[in-house]
Amino acid sequence: MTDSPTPARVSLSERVLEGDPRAVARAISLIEDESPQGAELVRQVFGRTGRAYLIGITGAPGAGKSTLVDRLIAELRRAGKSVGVVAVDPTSPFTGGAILGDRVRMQSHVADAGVFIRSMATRGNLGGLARSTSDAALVLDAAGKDIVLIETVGVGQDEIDIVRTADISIVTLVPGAGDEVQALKAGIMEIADIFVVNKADREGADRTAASVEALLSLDSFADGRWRPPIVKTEATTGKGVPELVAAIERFQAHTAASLGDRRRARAEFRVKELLAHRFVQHVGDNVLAAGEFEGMLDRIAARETDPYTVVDDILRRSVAGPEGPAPRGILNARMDHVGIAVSNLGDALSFYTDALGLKVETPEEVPSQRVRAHFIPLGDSAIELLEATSADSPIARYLAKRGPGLHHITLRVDDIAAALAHLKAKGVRLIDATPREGAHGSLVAFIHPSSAHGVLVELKQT
Ligand SMILES: Nc1nc2c(ncn2[C@@H]2O[C@H](COP(=O)(O)OP(=O)(O)OP(=O)(O)O)[C@@H](O)[C@H]2O)c(=O)[nH]1
Ligand SMILES: [Mg+2]
Repeated sequence: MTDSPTPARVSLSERVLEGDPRAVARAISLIEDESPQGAELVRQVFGRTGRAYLIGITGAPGAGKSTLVDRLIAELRRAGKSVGVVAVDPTSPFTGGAILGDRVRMQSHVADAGVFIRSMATRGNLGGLARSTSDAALVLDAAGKDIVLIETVGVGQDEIDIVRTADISIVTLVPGAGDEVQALKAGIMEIADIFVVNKADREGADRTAASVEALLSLDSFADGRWRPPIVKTEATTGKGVPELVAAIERFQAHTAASLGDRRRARAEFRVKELLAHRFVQHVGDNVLAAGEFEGMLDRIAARETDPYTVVDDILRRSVAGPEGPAPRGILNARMDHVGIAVSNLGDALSFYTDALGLKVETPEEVPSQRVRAHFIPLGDSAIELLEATSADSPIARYLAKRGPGLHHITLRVDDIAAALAHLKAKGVRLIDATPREGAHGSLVAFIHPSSAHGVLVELKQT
C-alpha cells in the first residue's frame, strides 16, 4: 500500500481509525466475506484496539434483545459514550428478516453519528460467524467506539463461542423460560455475567427469576467471585434499563483487574480456533490433491485405513515446508540422502560438524560393501559420508578412480517395484532389475549412472 498524503489515497484502515462510518461498513463487509483484505485490515488496526468495552447480549429468539439494545444505546449515549452494535443471528441462514427487524428496532439511533449498527449475515459455520463477529467488534473498537454491543440469538453451547468475544455476557430470558433455564443449565452458567428477565410486564417474570436464583444458589461463589445478578426489565418501556446499566458498571468495576486475563483467554481461544481453521484450509488448498480427501474418507469407511493414520499422513505432508510439499512426479520420489565418498574422514567431519555445525549419527558398518557409513540428518533428508574399511571396498575403488566427492544419491519411493517397472518402460538402464535388501529391512535398487547423467542413483523403499 502506498503512503500517499492525498485524501483520496488514504487506506481503508486509516479511514477506519478515523471513525469514518463508510469505511467501517466496508471493513465489516470484507470481514463478513472472509476475504484476505479483511484479515489484512484486522492486522493493520489490531494494535489500536482494546479500548472499547465489549458487551455480549444473548437470548432466545424474540426475547427482546434488540429492543433492549436500543434502550441501552439510549442510556449509554446519555452518558456521553459512543456505541457500536453487531447483531448476529446464527439460527437463520437468511437473515433478511432479522436485519430488517434490528434496523426497525434500533431505528431511533440511525441518524446518530455516535452510533454504528451492523447486522451480520450467516455464511457457513458458526466458527466462521464467531470469527467474523469478533473481528467486526474489533473494527468498531478501532473506529473509536467506547462500547460495542454484540447481540446474538440463542443460549446454547454453540453460542458460547460468539459470546466469548465479549468482556461481559448478558443472558436474556423471558417469563415462562424456566424450563429453558433448567435445560441449558451448564451453558447458561458458563456464559452469564448478568441475567436479564425481560418482558417483566408479563405474567411469570418472578418465577423465571426464581428458577435462575435456584440455579445460582447451587454455587457458593466463594473468594469474592462475581455472583451474576438478576435484573428484571421491560425493554419496550425502558423500565429496569438504568438498573441493568448499573449492574454492567458494577461488573466492570469488579472485574477491572481480571479483564486482561479474560481477554488473554479469549485470544488463546481465537488463535487456536484460527490456527485450526487455517490449517484445514491449507491442507485442502495445498496438501491434498482434488478428491483425495474424499478417497481417504472412503478408505476409512471401508476399514482399509483409520483416522489416526490418515491424520498422521496429512500432518507429515503438511509440514514439508512453508511453500507446501513440492511436486514429486509420478514416482512420488523424495530425497532420502546424498552419499559422499571421503578419503579422510577426520577432515570431512571437521567440515560437516565444526564448520556446518551438523550432527553425525553413530557410524554404521556395511560389511558386505567394506564400508562405514556416517549419517548426518539434514531436515527431511541426510548426507551420508562413506568411508572404505578395506582396500578392495567399492568406495576405495571409487576414490582411486574419481577421487573424493559425490558417490550416489538415494531417492525414497513408496513402491520400488512399481518404480522399477516404470523406469524400465522408459528405457532407463538399471543395475538392479529387481529390488534387493538394504539396511534396516529396506528395499533398494540402483539406476546405472549412464542413464542418470553421470550420477549413481539409488532407489529405496522403507
Ligand atoms: N411485552 C413486552 N414485549 C417486549 C418487551 N421487549 C421486547 N418486546 C417485544 O418482543 C418482540 C421481539 O423483540 P426483539 O427486540 O426483536 O427481540 P429479539 O430478541 O431481538 O429478537 P430476535 O433478534 O429476532 O431474536 C417485539 O415485538 C418487541 O416489541 C417487553 O419488555 N415487554
Ligand atoms: Mg434481535
